[in-house]
Amino acid sequence: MKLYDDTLAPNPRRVRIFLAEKGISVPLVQVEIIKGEHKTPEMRALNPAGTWPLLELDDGTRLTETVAICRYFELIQPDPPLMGRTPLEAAQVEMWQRRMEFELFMPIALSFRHLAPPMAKLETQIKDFGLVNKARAEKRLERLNDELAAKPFIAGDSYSIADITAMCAIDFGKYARIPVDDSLTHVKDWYARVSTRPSAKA
Ligand SMILES: N[C@@H](CCC(=O)N[C@@H](CS)C(=O)NCC(=O)O)C(=O)O
Repeated sequence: MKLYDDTLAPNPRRVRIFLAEKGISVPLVQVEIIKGEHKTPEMRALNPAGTWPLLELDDGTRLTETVAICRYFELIQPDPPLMGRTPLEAAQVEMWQRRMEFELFMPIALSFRHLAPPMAKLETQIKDFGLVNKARAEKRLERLNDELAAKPFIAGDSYSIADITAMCAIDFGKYARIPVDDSLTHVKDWYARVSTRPSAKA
């Protein structure tokens, strides 16, 4: 088994953190997206979409999509649970994971892609679209602050994949110039809790 990875990219990082929480070690193959290494014919043959992470199993089966890869590991090694244990917990984690992915991670990623000069080689940049997404991410962080007032983790009482997605989004926000404002104290407290877990270094 091997995981095609890029240490600078936030989606592969989500998988690395998930694996670290589970205590699973998978050999990594580094592909530098910023250098265009993911678009070579050899890499396109592995993943025509040209996006990472990609997990290749020993029988040659390939999985892309961060959450699909995480789900695979959750099912083969349920402990510690990161996607909910009961049907209700699983639905709640999924709900929050999707919210964090679509409402926070994506706007931050789109803002970076459309505003950061080095990304011009990967994206037809539209500045206004970048700015709209920046504003969307900033608003969502404000709402997240209210949501975190009454619970320790994004999906409730337990750390989950929703926290991994949100933390990777916020860390990527540093490159996208979308910092967490000091007034968002609940987000700051939560961030201190999740970012000091050993897995955050993965
Ligand atoms: N929906 C995919 C998105 C993967 C993705 O966009 N990965 C980025 C790195 S964080 C990538 O490979 N970008 C390369 C490109 O867009 O050319 C997932 O969740 O895995």
